[in-house]
Amino acid sequence: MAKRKLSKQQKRRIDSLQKSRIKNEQQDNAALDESNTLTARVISHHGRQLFVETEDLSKIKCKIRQNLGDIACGDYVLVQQALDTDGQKKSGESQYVVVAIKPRKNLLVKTGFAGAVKPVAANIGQLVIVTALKPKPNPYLIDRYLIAAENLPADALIIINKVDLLDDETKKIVDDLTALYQGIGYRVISASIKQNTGLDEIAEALSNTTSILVGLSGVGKSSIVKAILPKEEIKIGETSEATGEGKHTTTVSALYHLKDNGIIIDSPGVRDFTPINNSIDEITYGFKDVRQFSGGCKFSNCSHTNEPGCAMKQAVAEGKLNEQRFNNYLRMVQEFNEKE
Ligand SMILES: Nc1nc2c(ncn2[C@@H]2O[C@H](COP(=O)(O)OP(=O)(O)O)[C@@H](O)[C@H]2O)c(=O)[nH]1
Ligand SMILES: [Mg+2]
Ligand SMILES: [Zn+2]
Repeated sequence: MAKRKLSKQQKRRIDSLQKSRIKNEQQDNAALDESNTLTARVISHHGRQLFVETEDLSKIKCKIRQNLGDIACGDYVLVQQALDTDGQKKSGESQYVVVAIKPRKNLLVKTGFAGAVKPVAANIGQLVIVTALKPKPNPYLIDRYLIAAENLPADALIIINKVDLLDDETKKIVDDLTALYQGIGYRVISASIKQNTGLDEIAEALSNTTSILVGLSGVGKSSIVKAILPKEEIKIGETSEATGEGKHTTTVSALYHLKDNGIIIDSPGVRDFTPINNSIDEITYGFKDVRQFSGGCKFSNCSHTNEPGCAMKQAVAEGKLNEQRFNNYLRMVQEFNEKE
């Protein structure tokens, strides 16, 4: 772009804009009581509306200092009490301000409208991949979620729900899925929320960590959350809004406490999260059984399809690598390349 000379008037305007911005920032800083900082965790975030929870579990409504960047549910933040310019603590609503986001362990993002990246949840310990007999389990989708978990990084847990619907055909599906993913080193839990089975095991697997539940609509995520939440948390969870279709949806991100220090982050954004692959490396890393064989091929640019000396194909032939997982890996890479 050609450089354009600014008119005197334009210069003056920019100067005065900059000065007023600096003045605003100084006022912002002066209005914060440095002695009154506390660490808290974001439990809900909707637009400029933010709630945090302190260590003693009291909930505080906060404003967000400008230019902090995106804040996500699950973030640990520094909160300060805002003061009036004359030094008096502000009374009434929103007297607290989030002034900093602490370094994150990880951040789950999704692509929104026009490819914009939106934060979904921060500091996640575990991705809980929920499948069911109805709708039928989709191993390719499970693998997609596993890639996301491996790359975050976070632990992964697979729940197969609705085992009350088991018949001879679906029993084989459940047995095969369980053997496959347990064989790779993931924990798999069969459950029926309808018949109250598997709930203790799920509650135990969700203790002492922050989990998010992902999976297709209808597999039973909400039912699971409801079944394991203590009563008082369910009440909070009922802060919902009726949509046009007569369904109730929670409109704000939310963080819930389970027994034994378990935490679930559950929000519409989390629920409809579908993983995105950013690179071939990320895909390879995301298949933890496949990745052990990467680098072992004769050709460094091996596509693992026709080349001689392919370590992955050899591993499949020797039964060291599951063929279905390997095929899903190749399909994922191919789909990524086609999109590029
Ligand atoms: N048969 C059966 N149905 C279930 C079970 N768990 C949930 N459901 C039903 O599956 C449907 C979808 O459940 P929901 O929790 O809303 O799924 P979500 O979309 O993943 O949150 C509801 O009609 C539930 O009653 C189960 O263990 N067995
Ligand atoms: Mg639901
Ligand atoms: Zn190869």
